[in-house]
Amino acid sequence: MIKILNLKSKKQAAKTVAAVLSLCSALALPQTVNAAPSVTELAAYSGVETQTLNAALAQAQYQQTIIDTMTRPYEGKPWWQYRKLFITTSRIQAGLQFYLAHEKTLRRAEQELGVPPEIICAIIGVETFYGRNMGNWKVLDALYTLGFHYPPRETYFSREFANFVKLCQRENWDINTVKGSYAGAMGMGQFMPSSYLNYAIDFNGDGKVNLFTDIEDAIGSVANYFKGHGWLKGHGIYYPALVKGEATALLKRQWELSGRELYTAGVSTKVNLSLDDKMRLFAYELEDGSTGYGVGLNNFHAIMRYNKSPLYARAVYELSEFIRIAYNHKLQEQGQVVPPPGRLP
Ligand SMILES: [Ca+2]
Repeated sequence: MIKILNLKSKKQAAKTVAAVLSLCSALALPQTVNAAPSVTELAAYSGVETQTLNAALAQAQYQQTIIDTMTRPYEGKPWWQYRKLFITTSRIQAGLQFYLAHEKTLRRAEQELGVPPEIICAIIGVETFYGRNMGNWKVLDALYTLGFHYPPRETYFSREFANFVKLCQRENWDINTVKGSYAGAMGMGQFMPSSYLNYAIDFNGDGKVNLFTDIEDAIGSVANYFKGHGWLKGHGIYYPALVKGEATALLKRQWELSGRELYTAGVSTKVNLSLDDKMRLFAYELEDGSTGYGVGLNNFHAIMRYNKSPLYARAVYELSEFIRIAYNHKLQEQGQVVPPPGRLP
């Protein structure tokens, strides 16, 4: 879920680490500054006993590669390069196959939770290539390393460490065998432990919540995450836009803009914008050096709750569109009726 980190904050994080490390060596201090909450604080936060947390800490191992991955200087890719990573023929085709194979569950998720099938497919497609790459790091090690040896985000990751221990208790998992991304995200939709605790659901009613091998649970849980983060059933997501004149001031306004203000400022879209709803203008770098614009609506904001990068949200949206078109095409080939889209165009 946070696999593709916000590029700016990642860069800032790397800078912070470099600054902290150089300060440490200047003062001849050990090179690990531990800003994590204490075990007592983590116990109070999570409700897990200190004894249990300490036992988990004793089993965890520091992994330098994870720190290297988090702190590697990384220049943000422009949209047109980022897009090529995710909008590929193989990912669209595999998305169509995933859709067809799990159509019934996807339709049930749409009916019960309001999120269209192609969005659920696209999230699982971008996160793990439909469950093929769920990560090979021990989640215990990943969250320990980042929670206790990565100053910029120790509070967040040490809490996720405690959440992970809590989750293992709840699900009766062996803490040493759970695998995930280098940031500790798990399963087909790459849920962090807090999201697993709060939004993962048992969608096939077998009494377990298994996002690793139970595709129905993974589908229901992604939809439930969106429902819990403000997805509006039947609403639009993202519209390409034209901007007459200067966009800088509009781009700074983030989610404060209304359709009325965008129209007044010379922004136009093919689909009519709601005049009063809050929305945001985005700029994307194109291959020819020009800038493309688009308006993200409430549901685009919901995708950014999954991962705060606007690049990520647009990749998910575009992949979902390709999957939806491929699916409709398949139905037409078979002479079946194409269902109306679960949202505005
Ligand atoms: Ca289940």
